[in-house]
Amino acid sequence: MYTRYLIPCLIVLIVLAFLEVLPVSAQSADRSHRQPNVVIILPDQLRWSALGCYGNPVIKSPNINRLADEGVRFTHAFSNFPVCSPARSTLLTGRYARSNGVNQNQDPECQSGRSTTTHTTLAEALAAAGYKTALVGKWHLFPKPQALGFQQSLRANYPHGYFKQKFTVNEKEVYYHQGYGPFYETEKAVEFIRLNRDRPFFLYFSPHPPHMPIADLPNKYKNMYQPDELPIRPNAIKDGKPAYNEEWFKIYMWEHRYLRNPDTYPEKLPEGMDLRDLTALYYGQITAIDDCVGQVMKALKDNAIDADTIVVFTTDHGDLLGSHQLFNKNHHYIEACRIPMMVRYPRKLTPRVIDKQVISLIDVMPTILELCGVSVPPSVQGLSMDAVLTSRQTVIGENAAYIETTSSDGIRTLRYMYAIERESGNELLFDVEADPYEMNNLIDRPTYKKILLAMREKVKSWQKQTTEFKFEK
Ligand SMILES: [Ca+2]
Repeated sequence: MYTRYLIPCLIVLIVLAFLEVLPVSAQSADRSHRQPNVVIILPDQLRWSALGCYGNPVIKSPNINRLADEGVRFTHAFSNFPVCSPARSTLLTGRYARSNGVNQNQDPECQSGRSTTTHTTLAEALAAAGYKTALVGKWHLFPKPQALGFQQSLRANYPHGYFKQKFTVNEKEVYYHQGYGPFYETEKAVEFIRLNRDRPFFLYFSPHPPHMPIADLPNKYKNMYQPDELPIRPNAIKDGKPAYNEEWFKIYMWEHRYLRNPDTYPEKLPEGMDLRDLTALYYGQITAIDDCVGQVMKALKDNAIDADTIVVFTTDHGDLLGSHQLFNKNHHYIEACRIPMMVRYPRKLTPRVIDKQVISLIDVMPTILELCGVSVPPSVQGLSMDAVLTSRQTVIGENAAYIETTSSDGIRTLRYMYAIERESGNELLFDVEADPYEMNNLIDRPTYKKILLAMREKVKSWQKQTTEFKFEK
């Protein structure tokens, strides 16, 4: 009487095996044939030049440096839109913000449904290939993580405060954690790795620092850096003084706690606080995150899966931190756009530095999918860097990064940066090789006329090719 169940059961088992959702012990024990795990580590607002592996002489980032030494590090990596939600949507869809509809910051709290990011996400593509998918940390996209392919989530709610952070588990259970939030998120990321070590998984781990509020930091890191010893970029100094802006300093220090009631907020900036004091806290947050990275890498080793795990370390955008007397991001200057980018995958990638190829966030999804042997959805506009990572090719594609802000479009190549404001038509052109701090706009220089015309044409052509996303009414 049970035979009528036998065939359906067999079919289910065959399908499950095909989808690789059985534990690895039930499949092949040969790890060299298993699909790699994927871990994206995505701190928020991490300026590339604030890491040891990118030449910073002061910062303590030993774990991120080790990740770079053991992986492939890109010298020229950029955010395609140096603002939180657009950058994150680009990373997760492989599409430009103008083409995926997330062209400004979204309501930080999730809502149900899928009103934005309608194209296949990295998490959906990996989940369809049998991966267990999880978000731990910052989200900042409009629909819930579950609507974009994440089977489980520990989401840090808005507004961010690193102590007493509110968390939501799987968009159901809500609670507060008293300690430093990023350490708690790291514990949960480590737990996820341990629980899923026998199956392919995708962990999207996004601790929020060094984004503001940077004063919300354990004392150990608060006092780690001597402000007088910190390098200040020459373009952050004007008339011999480092950039200063009381309002922005307060936002960096306390963010929403200050922004909610700026007139009555009780704390004052420390006496005589300057850009170096602010930078010391920013660096402290980075070293705290570096410790989190160390814990995640240790978990991969402890569970004997680090050779078969693709770890991508990057960020959503940089931080102007006083350069050009500007703060925060949403600008084409290099401090806002340039990001760290490294890929560690010992099974397949030989450690090295790539300095001839431009990469940007839009390329992350196709690159990961190709490394995993999962087909790239046709909606993806970025390029897989697999051929460059595996040294089959030195350079691929146009070797440029197209970058949007809320008011302008632009491009970066190995040598030049060009941007044009959509409304005013004002333009910027820098020869970044000759002028790394972007102090001399070359728009009116006759010797750069040809370059200007070529860059202008490239951006126009990109605007035409990348259709603007229109919401259905
Ligand atoms: Ca951000």
